[in-house]
Amino acid sequence: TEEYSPKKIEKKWQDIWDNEEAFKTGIDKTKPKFYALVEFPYPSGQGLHVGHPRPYTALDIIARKRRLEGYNVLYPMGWDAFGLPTENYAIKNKIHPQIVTENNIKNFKNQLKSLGYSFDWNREINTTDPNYYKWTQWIFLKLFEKGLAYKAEMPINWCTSCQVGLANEEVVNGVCERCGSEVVHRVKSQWMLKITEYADRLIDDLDLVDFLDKIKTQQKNWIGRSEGAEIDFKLSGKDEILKVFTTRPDTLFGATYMVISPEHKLIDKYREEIENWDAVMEYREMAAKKSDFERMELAKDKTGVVLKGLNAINPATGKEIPIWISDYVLMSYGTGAIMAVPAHDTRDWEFAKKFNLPIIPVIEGGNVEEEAFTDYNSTLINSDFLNGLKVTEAKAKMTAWVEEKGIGKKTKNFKLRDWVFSRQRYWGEPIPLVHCEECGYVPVPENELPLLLPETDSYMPSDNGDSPLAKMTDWVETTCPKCGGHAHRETDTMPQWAGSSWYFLRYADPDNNQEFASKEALNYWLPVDWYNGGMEHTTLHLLYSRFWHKFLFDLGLVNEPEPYQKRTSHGMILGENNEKMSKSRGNVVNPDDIVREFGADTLRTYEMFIGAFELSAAWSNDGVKGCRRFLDRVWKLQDFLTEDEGYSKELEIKMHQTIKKVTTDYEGLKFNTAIAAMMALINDFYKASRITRGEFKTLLILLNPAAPHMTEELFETLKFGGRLYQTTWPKWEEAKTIEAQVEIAIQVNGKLKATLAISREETQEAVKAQVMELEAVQTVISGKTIVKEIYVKEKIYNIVVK
Ligand code: ANZ
Ligand code: ZN
Repeated sequence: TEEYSPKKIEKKWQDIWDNEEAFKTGIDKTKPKFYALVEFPYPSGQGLHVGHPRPYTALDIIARKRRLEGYNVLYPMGWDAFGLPTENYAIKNKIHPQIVTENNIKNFKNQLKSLGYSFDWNREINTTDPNYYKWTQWIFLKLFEKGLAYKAEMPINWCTSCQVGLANEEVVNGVCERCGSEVVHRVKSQWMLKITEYADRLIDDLDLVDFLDKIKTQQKNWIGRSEGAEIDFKLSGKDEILKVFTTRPDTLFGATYMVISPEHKLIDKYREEIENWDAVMEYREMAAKKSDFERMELAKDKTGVVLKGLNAINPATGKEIPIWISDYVLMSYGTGAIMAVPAHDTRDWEFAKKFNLPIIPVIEGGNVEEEAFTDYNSTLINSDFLNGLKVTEAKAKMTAWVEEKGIGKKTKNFKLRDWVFSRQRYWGEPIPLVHCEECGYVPVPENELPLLLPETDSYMPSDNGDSPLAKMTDWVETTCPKCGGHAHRETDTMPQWAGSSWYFLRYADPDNNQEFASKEALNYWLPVDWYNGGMEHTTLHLLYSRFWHKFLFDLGLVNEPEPYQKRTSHGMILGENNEKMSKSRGNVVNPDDIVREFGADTLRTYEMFIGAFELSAAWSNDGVKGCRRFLDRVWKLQDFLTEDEGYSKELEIKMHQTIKKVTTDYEGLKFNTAIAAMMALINDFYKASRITRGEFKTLLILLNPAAPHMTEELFETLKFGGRLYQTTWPKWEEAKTIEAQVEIAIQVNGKLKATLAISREETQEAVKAQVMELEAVQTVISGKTIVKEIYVKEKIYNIVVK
């Protein structure tokens, strides 16, 4: 036979699949459906990297397998193409972002095609296509209509380099997620989406879905629901109340001072009373320069200034306590004020130590002179009517007490903030609103959607922070759809997250221009059965898209409260030396090179074999070669083919075992062990120097989802009948997966002496008889007495001799 040559066969099969529309989504709605989704890529100028094929191959395996199992499969692909990298590239190279996007998409698509994915390209979508973003704008207008989009003067995160407002999620460790530059605060009027209104449901409905635990945990932590109480502290000698939020109302007796955020409005109100006003102002200025992230850092040295002349009363003890300002209390969380309990809160403890403030323990245990005691599993002390109660009981009792006295109430707080939905950049969806002096913000009428992004060559951000669209007077000047008067268009555009917040719905019905997708298509296809994506999208995209979906659910436009039934995640592929691949390290592997040298099937198989799917894995060229060798060996099995259409007696069990293993491992995302099982199987064929047609056919189908081209080719050459992609997935018989014989270990005095093949279900007597026949056993026990024998069924025969 000819040698295995991926070059000769891969392109051939890609064309055949295209021509035959092999992976076109079926229309037979009586079949069970399976919607597999991977995160659509951002078509960057760098092209595909070896990280992309890992998740795409994984779900391609599942999609291909499910088709052979008789499912109607939707496995779509598209482009998340608005956003900064393209715009920055366009500015730098003076090529319009539209052109850059088109080129990048072309390149990405060729690369994906060269890997033989079974995407249904008839359903390709592109977030920058007006036929697509028409509906992104439409959904935004629905949010606006329902009061969930609002404009607010917000201190926003401002990237000094990108010249753009960033969502909190885009600020990582105090710097811009994209460019690594410093992020400062700047006040700007921004469009906001009220995701906080959905905070409870975004947590509670996680119970309805099958997401990896770590994904659920990250979502919960990001939303950050804290349950506690608001408690009013009276200002000493004034008719003024200072409200705090605490998760530990039980510790009220231990609150020995208060801390308010330097921005708290109480400060300006009592300007006259505050004796050290200059020091307070100085501190305030210093704090304003820091990001929230810096301010929250646990390890950082505590700073602060006391408000001289102003005191509060602890409502439990009735004692007067001082009020401090410190930057570790944020204005944007809770009420911007806290009751400090230094004995049981670490930050308060450090602050009290530094400024010599009293530390009174109210929870039993620990040594609060040494460190804060933060144990929950203890009882209250020094707390009057709470003494002796457990923390949880005391919380409830104290909450009831403040409610009864009318000085507080049970409440909860979220870390989640509303979503800053404005960008002052060109390459995004225009926000379809006009501003009229008479009518305020008015939606662009639905029949005028899409509101096209206007053509311009000057898409540079302006240094005053306005969107480049603001300069396009002809476009900006318009008439009010409501009163016909003079009006201005909104010039902010949407953030990159907009298009990906609903794309999974569009795939159900991508060409519809009456609705974002028909109810019928949505009812059939949604929810997504299996969505795989990166852990880095767990807090942003996953949350945003769940929010939009829930909103559409509330409007009755989709049938299910959750968009994704199952969410899994893959690990990163690192460089050979276990470091992240990056241009600067020079360790980037280009998938095109691997395809050229070894073939797409090798790349696919290798990326599945590289290690446990959920963990990161280091690239290894030897590993790639090993996978190519495996495929070569599969190819050469042709030479050992017998006429037999069934399984041979010797390998029948092994065949059933392998079908079972591969089938269940694929579904369990254990691709590496599935491939290892097939490697073991072909070793057996080589050992036997023959393989039946029946065995080869099964092997080809099992391997097909990972290495679709070569298996399809062999299926054709060997005339197994029709196309592999149209055949059915092999089944195993449970009874035939069990070996008639098992191997047991024989130990004498704890040492392994021999192994023995026995029939299953043999009695201990029968096993013993065979054990005693063994020479290795006889030599060690001769002349000694057997004092004990233990038989662990079908595993070990233990003998103890003296
Ligand atoms: C008294 C207390 C005693 C607290 C104790 C904790 C432990 P999470 O769980 O993150 O919601 N806090 C409240 N508002 C704050 C703000 N704006 N800036 C900084 N800290 C703030 O944390 C809630 C706790 O963080 C609250 O409960 C409050 O301190 C503090 F043994 O009140 B606690
Ligand atoms: Zn008007």
